Amino acid sequence: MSAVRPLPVEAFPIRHDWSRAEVEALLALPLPELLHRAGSAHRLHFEPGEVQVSTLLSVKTGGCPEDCAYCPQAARYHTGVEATKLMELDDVLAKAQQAKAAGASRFCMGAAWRSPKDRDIPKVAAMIREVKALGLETCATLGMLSGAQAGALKDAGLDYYNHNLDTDPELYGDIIHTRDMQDRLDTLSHVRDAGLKTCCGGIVGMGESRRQRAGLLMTLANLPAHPDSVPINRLVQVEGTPLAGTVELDPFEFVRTIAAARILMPRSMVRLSAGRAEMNDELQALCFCAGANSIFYGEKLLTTGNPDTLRDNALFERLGLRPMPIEEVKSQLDAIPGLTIVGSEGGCGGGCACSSGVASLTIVGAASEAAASGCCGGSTPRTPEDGCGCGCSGC
Ligand code: SAM
Ligand code: DTB
Ligand code: SF4
Repeated sequence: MSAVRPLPVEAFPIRHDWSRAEVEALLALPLPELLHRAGSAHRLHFEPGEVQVSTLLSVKTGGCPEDCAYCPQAARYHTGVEATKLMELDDVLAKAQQAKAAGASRFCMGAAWRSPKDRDIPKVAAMIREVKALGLETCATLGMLSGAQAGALKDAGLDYYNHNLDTDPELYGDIIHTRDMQDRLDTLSHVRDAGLKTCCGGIVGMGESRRQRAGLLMTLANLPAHPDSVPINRLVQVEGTPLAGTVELDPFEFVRTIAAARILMPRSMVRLSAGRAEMNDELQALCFCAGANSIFYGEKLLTTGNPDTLRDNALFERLGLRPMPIEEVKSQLDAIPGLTIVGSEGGCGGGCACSSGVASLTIVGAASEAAASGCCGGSTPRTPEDGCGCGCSGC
């Protein structure tokens, strides 16, 4: 009998040549073994107690000309979602401020477009600039982008672009008819070429087989670069969409999908994404044990429900999890010679009066006194590039 030890880094090479059979074999492992491997991969690159927290806002809802069979925002399905115009900048900023005060580190703006019109780009760019100036990471999901559009969003300060593959290339034609997989791959390559970080994942629970879930994961892992964030959505079934009434996916199959994503893309944030409102705490806990380290936070996704922040805060408390500090803060500290981040704690903890729950960092090395707390204690003016990101009024 072998001793149970974390697996070494050599066990999780960064590969882009996975076969479907290899991924299927991973998905078929005994669950404890799969979780052990995923847990080892998780610990190589991340603090297992930290979860990155993003908040979503639908800045342009409904009326979409596409026919994605899962989506409540497609104009052709009768789902009760009302089409709206693009939101005003001030309204978006008010929502971003609320998200920041609640503890989010990333703000993702979604639009129900096939692709943005060139005339929409300056308006979205203004949203990105102003949200970024609040000290939040920015993400947008606006449909297909040209190279020039991706460049303009990057210039406005966009950090991430979300564009999902959604499903196995083999199943794709059954789910979406108004654009093909190559269109998605082209947008992702424009996004990468513009120097944006990619957020790319898919949906499970759409009636696919395990082999097809393996196909989705294989295609994600074999992209030219692993996506920086990988949202794994469980289908939110909405009355009026063609996929309403689909037989529900076995929750353990969902956990297996998360674990395989963690093993295949060990350095990516794996997001336990849509569908959490329908999951109990135990299932979510298993997903975190399987290597999920990111969530959408806030009571709404785009048009459907998400657990409210009270429930999520209680879940974090029960599981001993804490929000991941804004990556930029971490990487800036990482860049200071002689400093090492050895741990972080929930709660700001630096002496200010915030209650945002943004983690503080424990740092050792030269100059550590100045940087030993993630909070500036309200003593220095806050700019997007410095300060603790805790959201308190003093910092
Ligand atoms: N219109 C843009 C597009 O399709 O790229 C951006 C918004 S779209 C709603 C973003 C993603 O949300 C989709 O690619 C899909 O993965 C996810 N999504 C949409 N409806 C969903 C549902 N009912 N359940 C789970 N995920 C869903
Ligand atoms: C992603 O992968 N999931 C999010 C985000 N990217 C944009 C969207 C989920 C949408 C769920 C259905 C809705 O709320 O309309
Ligand atoms: Fe439109 Fe995006 Fe929904 Fe597809 S997923 S119908 S493109 S909003």
